[in-house]
Amino acid sequence: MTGSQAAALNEEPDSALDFDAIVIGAGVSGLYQLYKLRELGLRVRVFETGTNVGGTWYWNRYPGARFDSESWTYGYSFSQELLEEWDWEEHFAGQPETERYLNHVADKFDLRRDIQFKSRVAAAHYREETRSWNVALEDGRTYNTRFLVTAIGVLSAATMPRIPGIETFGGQSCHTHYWPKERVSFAGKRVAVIGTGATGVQTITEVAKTVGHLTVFQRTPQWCAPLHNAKIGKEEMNRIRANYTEIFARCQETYGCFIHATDPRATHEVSLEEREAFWEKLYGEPGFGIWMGNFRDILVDRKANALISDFLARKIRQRVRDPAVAETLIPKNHGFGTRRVPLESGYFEVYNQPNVKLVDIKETPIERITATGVKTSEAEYEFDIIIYATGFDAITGAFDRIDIRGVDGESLKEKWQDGPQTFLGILVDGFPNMAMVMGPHAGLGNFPRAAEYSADWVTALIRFAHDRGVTRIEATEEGATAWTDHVLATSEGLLFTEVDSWMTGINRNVEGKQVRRIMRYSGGHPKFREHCEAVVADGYRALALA
Ligand code: NA7
Repeated sequence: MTGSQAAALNEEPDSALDFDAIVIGAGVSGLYQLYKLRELGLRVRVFETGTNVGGTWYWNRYPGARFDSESWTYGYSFSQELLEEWDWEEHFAGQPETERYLNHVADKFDLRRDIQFKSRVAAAHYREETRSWNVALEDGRTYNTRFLVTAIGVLSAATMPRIPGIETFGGQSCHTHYWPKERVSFAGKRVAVIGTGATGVQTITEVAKTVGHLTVFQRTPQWCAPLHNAKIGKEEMNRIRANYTEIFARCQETYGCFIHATDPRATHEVSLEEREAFWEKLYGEPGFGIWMGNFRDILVDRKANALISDFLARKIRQRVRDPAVAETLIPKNHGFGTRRVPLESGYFEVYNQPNVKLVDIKETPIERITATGVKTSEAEYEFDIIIYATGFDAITGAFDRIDIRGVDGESLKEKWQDGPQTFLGILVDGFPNMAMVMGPHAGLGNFPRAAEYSADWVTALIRFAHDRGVTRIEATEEGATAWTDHVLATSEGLLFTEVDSWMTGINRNVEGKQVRRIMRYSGGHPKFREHCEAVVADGYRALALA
């Protein structure tokens, strides 16, 4: 292509394209991104695999699925009218309520007219000649667009365990992420749950309420803490509503955009009595306070971490009657808070029920799934239902499932095989005109708070480009290297980096995900915003714009 041909293309490029922007995903971030891009007057299309909006809250309808974020910190903050009219029913809403909320948002802002459901994106290839992306759906339909925005979530690529014989099971079985819309009855049934992460803990607690007999297959126990959920009455909701400005302002100030802020004291600075009283208080309070509002050193100092872990271990021993079962439920290979802390509502007491059995599969590994149940090295169990609460190929998994190719056909999956490389977790060098809302190495945390910020940043960038006739936006290699180095540096000394979990990119069910990597930015959201805002203040000079 000659220079003048390129110039001609750049002068009148948009009309030849199907869309100005394609957004992948109609979850919390995709819905908001659509709303914002439409405000710019752009032609936007959202592609969504599901049959309705909601993302995480559309898919994860397993028994007990619920927020661990306070509901009133989780809703969108962008519309005063929405804040005025929506009443949260519970401090930590269950999946049905959240799904209703996101449907309400979609209806209120008439978002569905730009969302194409049952449309899984299989591939997205950048074309330099037209500075556009060709997006192909699984069913073969293709579209082109100037900008591609991924809003595909952090935990959306569910993974089944690699256990032989899964397909031979004759009863009902399901991964929690793909739970059916129809009600499943557990009454009188023999049920197995494999997996004890945040999802497994919620599922087990709910299933145990009605099950005939429940067997839990646990590979790694978790440091769970009480959720302390409660209903919200009308008056309390009005008080919350009157405080929204302060609530959102506080979320802006904290490390993870939650209302819980780290206590400035170090563990050894207080007396034993004071420490115990503080931890009792946190254990008795709702939400993530015990994880995010704890002493400042518990996630970096081994001694401090051992003390809080010991406090939690004592709680488990108090709550579980059989001492041997209690010991099996106490994590031994990682300290409190170094993996995502599941919040629970009576989880440990489940193991006091006579119809619940805990199987430690580190001791007696699962050998195979059979036609009638599960065979471990020690015994054969028969089940009517097997529930796989086995988690996700987290953070980069949803990207890996799409064949994303940038300049000269470079594959994103291959570029990231040794870990993500991004600029602010939003842009990738070599992948012009692609932006990620809540991509790897972006500021994470209380999801909508962080997602709103990222989508706003992306919107401002696209507006900037649009206003100036810029048709090509790319992170520079130096910028991406500097950000990646910064992300790695901020995680140094944090105890979680020494532990296998989805937060360190480990998924033993996925090829190539056996080595720990830095997948998240650990500098905290306020710092993340400082970095993002510096780029804007500098007129986006950190980017290559053309
Ligand atoms: P997690 O936290 O990744 O938990 C998955 C669980 O499944 C965990 O206990 C795993 O054990 C277990 N697992 C995975 N594969 C197997 C096999 N093959 N055999 C036995 N057990 C297995 O996912 P969740 O869905 O619970 O939570 C993900 C996030 O979603 C959560 O943190 C919230 O932020 C929302 P392991 O620990 O690997 O030994």
